[in-house]
Amino acid sequence: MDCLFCAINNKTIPAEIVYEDELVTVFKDIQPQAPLHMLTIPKKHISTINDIGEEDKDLLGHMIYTAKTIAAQQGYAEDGYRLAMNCNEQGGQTVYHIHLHMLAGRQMTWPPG
Ligand code: IU
Repeated sequence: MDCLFCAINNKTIPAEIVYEDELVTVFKDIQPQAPLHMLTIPKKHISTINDIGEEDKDLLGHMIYTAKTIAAQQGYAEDGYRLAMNCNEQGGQTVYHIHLHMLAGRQMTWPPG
């Protein structure tokens, strides 16, 4: 399968990885939309949120837990940050391997564009 984020997981293409364990990789987004913009991705290939199965519920919890831990480590817990996932075209998804955006370091607005 030709998946960019699987290639980042496998380290066949480079990324600025800040954390990884047996379930997830966290790396810096190449086009940051905030002073801190990281993506948490599962090691398992899941194309979209629609493809998340019952068996993946713990994995999704681990993704959120990992992102919040890194946000805290980076000093953003108190000021706050945004976690976001986009699904399919109208959701703004461009890479079809699920990823949790973590944006921090500026005031977020609502609704997002
Ligand atoms: P989206 O939710 O699918 O739109 O987010 C994809 C993100 O992946 C987006 O923020 C890109 O800047 C980011 N990205 C990346 O970090 N490295 C890459 O090689 C590519 C996209 I292509």
